Amino acid sequence: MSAQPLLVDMTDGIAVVTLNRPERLNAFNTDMLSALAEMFARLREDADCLVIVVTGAGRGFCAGQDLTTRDPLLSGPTPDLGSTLETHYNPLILAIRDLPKPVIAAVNGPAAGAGANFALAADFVIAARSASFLQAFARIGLIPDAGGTWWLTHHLGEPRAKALAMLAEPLKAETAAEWGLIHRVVDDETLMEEAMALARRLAAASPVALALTKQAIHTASEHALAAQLGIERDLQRQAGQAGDFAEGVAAFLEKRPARFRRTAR
Ligand code: LHQ
Repeated sequence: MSAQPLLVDMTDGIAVVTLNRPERLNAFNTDMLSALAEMFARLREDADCLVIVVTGAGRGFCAGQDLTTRDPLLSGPTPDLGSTLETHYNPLILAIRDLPKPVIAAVNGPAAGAGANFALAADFVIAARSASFLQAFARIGLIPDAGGTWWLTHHLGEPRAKALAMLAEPLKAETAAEWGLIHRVVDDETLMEEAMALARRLAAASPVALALTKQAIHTASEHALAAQLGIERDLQRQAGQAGDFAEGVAAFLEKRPARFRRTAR
């Protein structure tokens, strides 16, 4: 029997999800993509899960689509890749983006193709200094998918987006952090320690505030200021009525740390 494509460990409200095909740098095959879809759906509903950390087993984070499953001798010279995106990648990216809980990608090594863009879908990307991000697509005659054209253009602007996508050269983690594509770069040996410290901080925060903040920030770039102010009004109304606000203010007035509900519901 083949190994589990995903390993999931849940402790103190933090789910650590490890992509587990290290012999192929954790490239996505159908089993792994299906397991990821099922796992994100499950963790979304799990009130005990407050934060999700995704990382890769072995020396890589994720090398994108497993190209051994795409041999043109087997699948023909003109496959319908749009259908693969529709079935697997697009729902996966939206599941992360719309998840009302913070997702951290702890990028431990090469992140290439859809593997790079899967990482960039996370709310926080922390990378080991030796990690790199490669929009490998042009090398095999494709365009960036799994949100690549969106992340690159929104976070970096067209000039750098085009250079990364069209030249398909690896971007060092350090440069990715300098450019604002990712949150931080850390020494290799401290990657998981730093990712878990961040996860614990987020797990101690108000789950409702984090969920609504994520939602509000996602809509900000799509709206003019007046419309975004309206969204802030609506989401702040929800936040104010959710209970954590009362606890946060009481804690401030009583000069003590806030004790938010440790549940995502
Ligand atoms: C791999 C892979 C891999 C299989 C390394 N597959 N084995 C969506 C819709 C549908 C179809 C098409 O695709 C997509 C989205 C996409 O993701 S397209 C982009 C697919 N990914 C790539 O093109 C990246 C291919 N990989 C690489 O360029 C390199 O492996 C990187 C730069 C990631 C790492 O380079 P190295 O550190 O030098 O490692 P390596 O190349 O020696 O790889 C280690 C092993 O992993 C090796 O196997 P071997 O048996 O020789 O030790 C590779 O063949 C295997 N591997 N990526 N995507």
